[in-house]
Amino acid sequence: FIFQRIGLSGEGTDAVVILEKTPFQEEKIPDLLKKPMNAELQMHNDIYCTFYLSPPPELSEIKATVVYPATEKHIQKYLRQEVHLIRETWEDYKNITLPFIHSQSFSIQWVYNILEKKAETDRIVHENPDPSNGFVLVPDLKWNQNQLEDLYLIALVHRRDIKSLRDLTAEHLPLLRNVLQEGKEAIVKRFGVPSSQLRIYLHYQPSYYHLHVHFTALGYDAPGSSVERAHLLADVIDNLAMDSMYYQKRALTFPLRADEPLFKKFQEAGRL
Ligand code: G7M
Repeated sequence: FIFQRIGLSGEGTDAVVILEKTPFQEEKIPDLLKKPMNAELQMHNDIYCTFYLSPPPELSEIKATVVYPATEKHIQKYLRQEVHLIRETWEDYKNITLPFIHSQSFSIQWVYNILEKKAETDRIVHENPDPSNGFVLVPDLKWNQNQLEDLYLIALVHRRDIKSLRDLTAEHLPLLRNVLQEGKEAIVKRFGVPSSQLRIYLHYQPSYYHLHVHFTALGYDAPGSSVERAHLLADVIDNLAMDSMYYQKRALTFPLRADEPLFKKFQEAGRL
């Protein structure tokens, strides 16, 4: 993807614009090869050739995501930076991470807008309205819904008192089981993708401290689906069923970029 820091309307206000080439849609491939277009031969060696094609505009879509006005935190999030792994004990969480989360004012208004039906209402794929064990399932911002290869949905829980994986105990098992079971059922019903081809997981650390669960196509290497950030929901459920305090006991590993304020807090505490 491409990130560009730009000022709109000369007011010195920053916007984040993310440009992404969308995945190919299989049924459009014949068109892509049939329609007249420039094909520039770059290399030819024996049976191997590489070309650069310039397809017509309707076959060369680019998805643009805009955050405007963008806060400094949004901008930092997308700038490329050195990344380090942190191993956070429960003590570290209480002494470093939790005070940091409380000191932050990163808005989760977009989550409340979805839960209160003020935004994305027509995009809701499934809802369980129960205030303590219910959730809303919507397509993630990153998915344009044109193809199933990069299927990406997100389940936002109705409860507002669970910040992340660290807060989960056995008390939350009914909620988590609902998300897992009903999420799978809703996705097979609406999109025809069976649960055996879904990766269902939580991020630690998340970007937004309101509990949510990611549903992505198994064949898609979604950003943040790697071992240092993703925790499979089925495993989380098993861990909590074995030990209610599992996530208040164990150390958790996660990546942080060198420019992130939380990284600096770990550095100051001599934990790196
Ligand atoms: O676990 P983490 O906090 O990193 O993930 C948050 C997820 O929420 C990401 O996958 C984002 O793409 C997604 N997301 C962020 N925003 C601001 C929105 C939004 O406004 N609508 C939807 N549907 N998803 C969002």
